[in-house]
Amino acid sequence: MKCRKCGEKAVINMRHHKLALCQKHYLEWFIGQVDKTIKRYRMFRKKDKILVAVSGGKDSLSLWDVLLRLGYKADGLYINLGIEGGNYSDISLEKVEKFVAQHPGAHLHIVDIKTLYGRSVPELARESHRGKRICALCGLVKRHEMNRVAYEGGYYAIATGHNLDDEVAVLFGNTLRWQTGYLARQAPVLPSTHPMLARKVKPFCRMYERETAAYAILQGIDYIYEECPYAVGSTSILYKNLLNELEEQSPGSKLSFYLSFLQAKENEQICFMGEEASPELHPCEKCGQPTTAPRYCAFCRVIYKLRENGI
Ligand code: Q46
Ligand code: ZN
Ligand code: ZN
Repeated sequence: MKCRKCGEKAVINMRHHKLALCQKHYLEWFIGQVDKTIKRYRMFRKKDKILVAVSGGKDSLSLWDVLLRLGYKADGLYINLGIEGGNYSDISLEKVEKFVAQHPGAHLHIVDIKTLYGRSVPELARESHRGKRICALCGLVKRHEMNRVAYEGGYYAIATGHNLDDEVAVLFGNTLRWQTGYLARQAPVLPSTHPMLARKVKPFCRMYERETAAYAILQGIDYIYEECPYAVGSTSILYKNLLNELEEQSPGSKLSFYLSFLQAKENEQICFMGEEASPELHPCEKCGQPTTAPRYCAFCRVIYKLRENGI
């Protein structure tokens, strides 16, 4: 198989794009596609400060690398969740630090949950009386800390490495259950609804997982291969496997499912009436972040064991 651009030996064949490319042209193509996505969905501009949430995995580190190469003002944020299984957090932090060492000028914020709040995420999950499952609690902690760091650092947006496979798995799950509220909010850009809640953007939303992995490998980015041990057996992995089978039989299915959904929303061919009305927000009495819950936000309730009537 030969590169469509130069005729040299191709390193990747993307059946869904009917495109085979050599290493040099693949890396160029990938970076160009991401820049197009950023501009197409008006995610941010060159002058905006961006915070990239990095986990040590291929997607987030590749995203940070691409944004730096494109000349965006992108800093990293690593949240150490304290996940011990398979030394997941230790290894992922090592990968992020190695990335920073190889990218002179890259600035990284590190938030260590146990140091800041006394307990790691698995410890918080074990003591959670409300039976919050670890991933729900982990998501809550990550969202709170991302918003906090973005607000304190004056960042315009938080960029996450969600790729097309992630987005399609979410879309598939939400469609299966017709969760119209989630469908209304699923988009490449989630605008800020409050000065303390950062805008969220997903510049990799049109890139297949296989493409982000190829980018990381060909660009020489060392990343953690293992998934978080708590991700094993999740429904999103089940959906991804099903969608991979579909893609195998019908290349391009994932991309067209996702892009057609976005297009239909944009053209108002489908709309989820009344789902976007945002509930009234007020500042949490403990941390100041906006919340709809009485007195304290969900994060402070877990961390400080606060209830509506105080401690
Ligand atoms: S890190 Fe956290 Fe994920 Fe691990 S505990 Fe679950 S939510 S699976 S993206
Ligand atoms: Zn080429
Ligand atoms: Zn709070």
